[in-house]
Amino acid sequence: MYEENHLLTSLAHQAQQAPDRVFARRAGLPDTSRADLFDGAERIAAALLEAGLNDGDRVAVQVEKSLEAVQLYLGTVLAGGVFLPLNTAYTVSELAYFLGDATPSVVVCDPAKRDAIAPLAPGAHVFDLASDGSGSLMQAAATAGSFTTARRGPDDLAAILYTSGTTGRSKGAMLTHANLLSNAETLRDFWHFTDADVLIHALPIFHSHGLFVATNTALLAGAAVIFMPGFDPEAILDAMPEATAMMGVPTFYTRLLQNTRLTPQTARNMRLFISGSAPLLAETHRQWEAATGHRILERYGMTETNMNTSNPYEGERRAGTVGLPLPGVELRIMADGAEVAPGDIGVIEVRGPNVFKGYWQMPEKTAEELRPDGWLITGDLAVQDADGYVSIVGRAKDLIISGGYNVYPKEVEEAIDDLEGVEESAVIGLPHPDFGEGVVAVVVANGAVTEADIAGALAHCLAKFKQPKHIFMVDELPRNAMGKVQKKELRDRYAGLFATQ
Ligand code: MCA
Ligand code: AMP
Repeated sequence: MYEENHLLTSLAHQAQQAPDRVFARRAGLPDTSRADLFDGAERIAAALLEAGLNDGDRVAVQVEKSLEAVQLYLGTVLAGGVFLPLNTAYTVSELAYFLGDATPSVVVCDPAKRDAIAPLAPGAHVFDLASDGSGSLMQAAATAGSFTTARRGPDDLAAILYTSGTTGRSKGAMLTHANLLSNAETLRDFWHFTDADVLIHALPIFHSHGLFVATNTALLAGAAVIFMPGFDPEAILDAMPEATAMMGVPTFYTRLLQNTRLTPQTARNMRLFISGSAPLLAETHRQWEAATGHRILERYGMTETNMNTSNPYEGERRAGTVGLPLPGVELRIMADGAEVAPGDIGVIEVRGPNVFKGYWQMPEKTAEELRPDGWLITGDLAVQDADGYVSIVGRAKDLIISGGYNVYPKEVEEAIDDLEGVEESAVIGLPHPDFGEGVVAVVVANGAVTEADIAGALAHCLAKFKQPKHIFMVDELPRNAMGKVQKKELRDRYAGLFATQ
């Protein structure tokens, strides 16, 4: 099936072998078989082609999580398009940049946002898709004519996912068919996913974690997913006795640990709990083992690479480490242009079939991070012990990770500094018991500007998860002799802010 299409022929292989086998289970709805999944994807592909999609055209998508949205991903790739998912939290002003930069030929959005979004992509065909599957996309899919699989090879683009930059504008990471397929095959094998698995899928599907790590791996392995609209601890605990695996960000684990229904009995059928996207505290690892009898398997990845390292499936899962380089992924730790000695800190660089093709229309940015010989400079600071286990100890990039979402302080600072009466600002991440890190702004402004003014203004231009949870007004920012703002001093000053929340 779909032999001409490098990624889809593999993702659909299990559907061809066992079309009636369940792919998705959803509360209150009939199960969706693998045949049904790809049937819908084909009809969407036909609708996209009728809307004028050409090979390599971007399909920009900002919709609530639904199975139809998964079919839209598959249908886009089947039709030869490039899937471009966008966080549902993005505001219209954030979307204006993404749509302007990516110049999609098709945009799919929530019906409620259609009037605001359509003018941002002049010339694009706009469909809408609601969380219940209603809207013009599925109407067009229902009546679309015949469909031919697009011919797409390993090196062709399958997706672009935007990641923010430490300076300047967000960058679209270009991922090829081979990038996605090679990583999904590695993860299926390394984590022992088979058609006996039932994966709890509560992650959003606009990022690599929920879209590629969870969905592609399950598709490839022939596994079923319990498909949830979002994270709800009660729903997860209801599903757990029927499930064998779960993937989540650390916030999933800390929140579930607060629920007394989490017991070895609830987790009796589970074989694997995987965590990633942000650091999992060693303490959470220990508490989880005490509560369930399972040792969480922590792994490390990036939008630009999918997954790079993982703790072993069968060997020792070491709390506080992200494990070893995955098969096929080369990893080195560099400082001052050379590899460091074991135990010394440096920046992680990775190379392999998973490493992206570069940033969309940004050759200079690509050249800054992707070396000509294929090594990607990740910006993550780490040490590797004598056994090869990697521990991430910090970031060379100024980045906050809140509940698994990346927040670039520079972007928030620029939005604050643009406000009338603000002189300057520094945005920092502070330890947060629920989100890992919480965003905090420290602002110097004239006396007329209040915290509420700033919060009110940011609500219009920044996604909720980027908005500071606290804003401090100060007379001046601490600086070193070179005049550089000392963020460490600010982090120390406000360190316990979220301790009791
Ligand atoms: C929601 N809020 C947040 C976050 N999520 N604030 C900061 N950080 C967040 N992550 C806001 C809400 O708007 C709300 O604001 C308030 O915080 C509380 O919301 P709550 O209902 O508790 O949030 P939630 O809807 O339960 O969401 C929390 C969540 C979610 C389940 C942790 O953020 C999530 O699904 N995160 C997963 C992110 C992810 O998939 N990352 C993968 C990136 P108010 O109450 O004021 O309205 S891919 C990646 O990183 C690489 C490739 C990798 O390695 O995986
Ligand atoms: P993103 O841009 O959303 O793909 O985020 C990638 C970044 O998330 C990485 O560069 C790391 O800084 C971070 N990250 C992902 N997994 C882990 C992990 N297990 N531990 C620590 N940081 C992680």
